[in-house]
Order: sequence, then structure tokens, then C-alpha cells
Amino acid sequence: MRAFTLGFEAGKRFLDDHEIFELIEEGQKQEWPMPVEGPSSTLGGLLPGIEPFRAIAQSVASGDVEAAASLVKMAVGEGWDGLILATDGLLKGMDAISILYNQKQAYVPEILLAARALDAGLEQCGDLGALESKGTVLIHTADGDLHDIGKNIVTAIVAANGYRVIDLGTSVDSGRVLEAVRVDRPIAVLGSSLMTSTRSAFLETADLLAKEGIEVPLIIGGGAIDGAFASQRENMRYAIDPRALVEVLDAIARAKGK
Ligand code: B12
Repeated sequence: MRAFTLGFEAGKRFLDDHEIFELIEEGQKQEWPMPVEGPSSTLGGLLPGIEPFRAIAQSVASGDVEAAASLVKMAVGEGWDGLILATDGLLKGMDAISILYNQKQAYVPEILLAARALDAGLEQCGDLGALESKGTVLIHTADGDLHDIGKNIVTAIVAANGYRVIDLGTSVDSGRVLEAVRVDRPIAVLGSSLMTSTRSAFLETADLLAKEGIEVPLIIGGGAIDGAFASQRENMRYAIDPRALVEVLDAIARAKGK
């Protein structure tokens, strides 16, 4: 059994077909905020230039679950490293569809289908979480925030880099984080927030940990977070993406002699 399971929470897949179709209907009624200004991109221009990464990324970006699984399986069979296929292929596809979304050339259901293809591809990457544990980390999304695709990707990458990741789920309040920190004694708490309305929950969590004399760092990321926001508390840090996060965690683990 892997230490993480992308797209599942408490044993439940995050959205079933019925829920995705409901979202499509809902999305057609919704006014989404305007996209980020800038030149529009094409999918091809956003994908990696070399194979097998390009085809794998394309299968994710186009939400093709079967292709993602079979292309990764084939590449693993040819001797490619599962972690490289994940970071340089599968995740690049997810990045591409996110950029198209920002330019209003893709919509929420396409992001959700891409997340499924990513999940199917990761399943074929081998036992990414089976490395020696460098320490335990807790992950959660900010209180009020239900966006979990990014959190699940971060979970997969951090686990693949040798950490035991305990996923507290979505919309987790500071009291629950404190409780888990006391039980699991992590080397870091990770927080994801995609909404500006929910990110202030991290200030509350950072304050509660400090008030209780707990020295564990709260490392935050996601679309609603930047360095300026994180710098508001001494025990809070920002990581721009999962790779930068792994570097920070490795430094913490090294300082602890791991
Ligand atoms: C998919 C989606 C949804 C899905 C979520 C499904 C799910 N299971 O997650 C649904 C449809 C449910 C949804 C609902 C809503 N959404 Co929404 N959603 C999105 C969307 C389109 C994509 C997010 C996503 O998954 N991206 C793909 C992943 C891979 O990227 P990511 O999350 O950014 O994660 C990466 C990095 O940020 C980073 N990262 C993430 N977390 C962390 C943590 C750490 C520690 C680190 C180091 C890195 C890191 O690493 C990840 C991998 O590279 C975004 C638009 C966007 N461009 O982001 C809007 C967006 C986030 N949603 C938005 C809004 C407003 C809502 C709703 C309020 C809409 C509504 N009217 O109901 C609700 C809120 C529900 C709630 N209470 O949380 C806004 C937020 C605006 C803001 N700045 O506050 C956005 C930005 C859309 C927009 N342009 O306005 N949403």
C-alpha cells in the first residue's frame, strides 16, 4: 500500500463521474472571475519538447486516463525512473492545463479530468513512497478551502522524496492541526491555499503553534500564497512549488541529522 493516494480522501475518490457532470452543469451557470491577462498559449507550446515526457504530459492535459496509465506503464517497462516520469511528464501536463485555464482556454471539468489522468499515471510510476523515511510531515488545506488537487500533488512528490506524509484533508482548522502535531510530531506542517479568503487561516495556525511553544515550521504554498504573505509570521515559510518545498524539507531533515 502506498503512503499516499492521489485523488482519494478518507478512502473516497474526490469526485465521481456524477459529481463531475454536476460541476459541468454548475460551471455553465457560474460567472468565473476574468482570466489572467497575457498572450494566449497553445497546448503543444506548453508541453515538454522530448519524449516520452511530451506524450505523457499531453495525455494528462487532455484528461485521457487510459493513455496516461498505459504510456507511463510502457515507459517504466523501458527502464525510465518513475519519479522523473511523474515530475517531468505527468506534472507538466497538469501545469499546461492550469495555464490554459488561466487564459480561459480550459475550464474546471477539464482540470478535474486532467487530475484523474495524473492520478492514473502516478499509479503506474511504481512505489514512489517506499523510500526510507526522512521524517514525518503533516499536510492540509486552509480552513474553508476545499481545493485539494494541488495538495494531493504536493503529497505525492513529498512522499516520493522519502517523507512520511500524513494528509489531514481539506478545510482543516488550527485546533485540528495542533492536535495532529502533538500526536505525530512532524518535522514540518504543510499548508495549501488557493483562495485569498482562506489563507488567513494560516496566520491563526502559526499563532496557535507559537503560543503553545511548538517550534515546527508551517510551510505554505498554493495560488493564494506568496513570500510577502508568509513573511508575516516568523514560524511561517513559503515554497513556490513542490520541488522548492522538497529542498526546504531536505534542509530541515539534514539539520535533524537525517
Ligand atoms: C479545480 C478548481 C476548483 C474545483 C476544486 C476541485 C478539487 N478537488 O480541488 C471546484 C470546482 C470544487 C472549485 C470550487 C471553488 N473555487 Co476553484 N478553482 C479550481 C481551479 C480551476 C484549478 C485549481 C487546481 O486544482 N489547479 C491545478 C493544481 C495542480 O494547481 P494548484 O492547486 O495551484 O497546486 C500547485 C501549486 O499551487 C503548488 N501548491 C499547492 N498547494 C501547495 C502547498 C505547498 C506547501 C506548496 C509548497 C505548493 C503548493 O503545487 C501544486 C502543483 O504544482 C482554480 C483556478 C486556478 N488557475 O488555480 C480555481 C480557483 C482556485 N477557485 C476559485 C474559487 C473562487 C472557487 C469557489 C469559491 C467558486 C464558487 N463560486 O463556488 C469554490 C470554493 C470551494 C471551496 N470552499 O474551496 C478561485 C480562487 C480565487 C481567489 N484567489 O481567492 C480560483 C483561483 C479561480 C479564479 N480564477 O477565480 N474550484
